Amino acid sequence: MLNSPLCELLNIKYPILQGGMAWVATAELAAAVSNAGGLGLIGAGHMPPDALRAEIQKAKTLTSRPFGVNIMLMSPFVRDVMGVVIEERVSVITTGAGNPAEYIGALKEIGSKVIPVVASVALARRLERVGVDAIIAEGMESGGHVGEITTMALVPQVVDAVKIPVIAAGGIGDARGIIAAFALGARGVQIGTRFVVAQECIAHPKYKEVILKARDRSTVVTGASTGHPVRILENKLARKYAELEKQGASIEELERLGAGKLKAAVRDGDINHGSVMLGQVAGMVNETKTVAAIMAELVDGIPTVLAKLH
Ligand code: TUI
Repeated sequence: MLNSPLCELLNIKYPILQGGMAWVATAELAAAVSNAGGLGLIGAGHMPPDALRAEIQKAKTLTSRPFGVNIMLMSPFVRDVMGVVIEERVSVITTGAGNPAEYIGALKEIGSKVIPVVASVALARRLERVGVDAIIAEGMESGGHVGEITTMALVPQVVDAVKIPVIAAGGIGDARGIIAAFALGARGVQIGTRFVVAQECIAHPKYKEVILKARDRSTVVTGASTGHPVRILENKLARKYAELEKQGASIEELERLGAGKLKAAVRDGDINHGSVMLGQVAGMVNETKTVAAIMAELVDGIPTVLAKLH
């Protein structure tokens, strides 16, 4: 079941990628996921280039397996950060929150595998034409910056539109989700929220507690009026944001309210006024474990789920 062209392409044991979550996905988490047979990723988020370089070098000391870096294309440092991953010869680059077309040539030249996250068929098609290695089709069940289509609807449409392998993301938190994604034609999955509560993850205990206590309807999407919708915990910040949006606040005003709030939530544990990004699967993430135990649960759960399908 877990046989996938992605395993050879990325030199990994299981076609399970960890989401490249800003402030959350550090070298420790990425290395733990890679050591457990998946593909760990460092989330570059808004990291300055030197901080990213240090994180990459740390990951190299923690694992001898391949790992990747997720580059958030709205970062003000995007150009310099691309330079760093090229100099450090990072083997896999995923991108988010934009169109990475202009960077693909330089990344391919040093042999990096490039796997953009898309939220639409149109961008998947365009990026296949410019030579990306695989596509992550991310549904709006995800935490953080999201598109408008669900994983269930998006994945099969992207699968039909491209020949390269498709990785499903958004709404996947256990073996059932993995099998569902493969049934839709995906050849791999990307999982974020489930790994946030891992013991190796440096997210603040209060942030982890939010995920462990969350229910199905604990998240909301804010920021649609700015063109950058973001799924977060329905907390004081989310309510304030919604109120401002209703009053017709400017994009600048809304951006000011959001600035620095992800770090406040993840690192300082400000779960009321911080931006607590989490996916809709948080409602079924109820246990903190090591990354190895989470991977074992995901992989070992597959035969049981498959047996129920006949
Ligand atoms: O990138 C993500 N999720 C993220 S990035 C992030 S960092 C952040 N911090 C504060 C405020 C806002 C963001 C938090 N979560 N996921 C990948 C993703 N990419 N989801 C959707 C997209 C996407 C959307 C539109 C990719 C491309 C796109 O189209 C751009 C175009 O030019 O066509």
